[in-house]
Amino acid sequence: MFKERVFSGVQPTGNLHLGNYLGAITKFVALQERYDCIYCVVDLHAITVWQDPAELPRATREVTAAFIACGIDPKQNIVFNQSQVAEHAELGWIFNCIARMGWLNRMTQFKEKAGKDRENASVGLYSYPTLMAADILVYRATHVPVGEDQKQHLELSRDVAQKFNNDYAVSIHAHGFGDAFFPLPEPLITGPATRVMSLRDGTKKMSKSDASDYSRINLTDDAEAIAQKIRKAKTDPEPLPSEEKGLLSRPEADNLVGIYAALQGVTKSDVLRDYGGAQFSSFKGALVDLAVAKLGPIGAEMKRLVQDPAFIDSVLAEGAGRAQAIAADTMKAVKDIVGLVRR
Ligand code: AQP
Repeated sequence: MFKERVFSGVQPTGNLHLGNYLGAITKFVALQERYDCIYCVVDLHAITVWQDPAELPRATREVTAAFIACGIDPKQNIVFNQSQVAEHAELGWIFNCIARMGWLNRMTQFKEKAGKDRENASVGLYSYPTLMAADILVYRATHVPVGEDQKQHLELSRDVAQKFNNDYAVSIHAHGFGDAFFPLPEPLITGPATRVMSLRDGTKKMSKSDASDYSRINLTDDAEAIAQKIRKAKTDPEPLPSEEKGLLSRPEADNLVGIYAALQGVTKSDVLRDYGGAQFSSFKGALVDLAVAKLGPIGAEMKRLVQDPAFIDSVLAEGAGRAQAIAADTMKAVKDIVGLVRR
């Protein structure tokens, strides 16, 4: 009933890392063959925590460069930054009126990011998931590739879509949209690296905001930095197991095997078939070679692309124009359904 469409976003908050790459961006690239895809640099999400205005445009262009360097074709897909399409914020407000306080109170990412000083967190950080719902649903997207950490937000997007469809069922029908105006977007969380962990602590997510640069591999790291970080990555003293169940309660081993598998495009079992019984010293050597071979050209291409901000800005402007054409149609319909008088 709904046209199949993919939407996803990445925040321009600095230090794009291997987790963003394996958990999200590689999936974006693969999906462009099958779907109509919209990929967004979500700068309005970024400012839910303080961003230096002198730095934010550079970070926005760097994420765009990463998309292109990883293989996303901005002609075949729509690539743009969120703040250029005002309909995201407009629909976000309407969704603030649909979502319930109780739903948002359960969001673990807000609790983690706000920390102990919740009173001092921005209202934007609290309502982040309703804006995310708007990002997806303003395009009536049906599929959303994300890392495991975004699963709860995706479920909230589905709840928002469902409640909108229920609350306005009569009006949706009266305006000729049938039984449901919004699709219930499906998360696409697949493969061996849906949650890449810190290289310093296998129980913590690899993250842009981790104080230790040794916790993550940045997409712009050179071969030497990648090698150093992998060699210093925390491990345990045992050799690698031969079967996947041997990775249980060995978070660091599990993480490195998962990274290898995802970079190579195979399963963890495949990796253990080749490296079961190996010491970490030799496995890490193979992982360094693989990571440098895969990430080196991406980092180099990103660095080349960011030298040309005018080109990046033209990609974003062109993408924003195409995105807005879709978003504006949705907003017209939403206003009619909700009963807001429009021009
Ligand atoms: N460690 C990860 N493993 C797998 N996927 C990950 N993603 C993020 N970290 C991992 C996925 O990358 C996409 C873009 O993420 P984001 O930019 O929206 O921000 P985030 O999830 O908040 O990422 P960070 O690195 O943890 O940023 P900070 O430190 O600023 O909070 C999403 O699909 C996400 O799932």
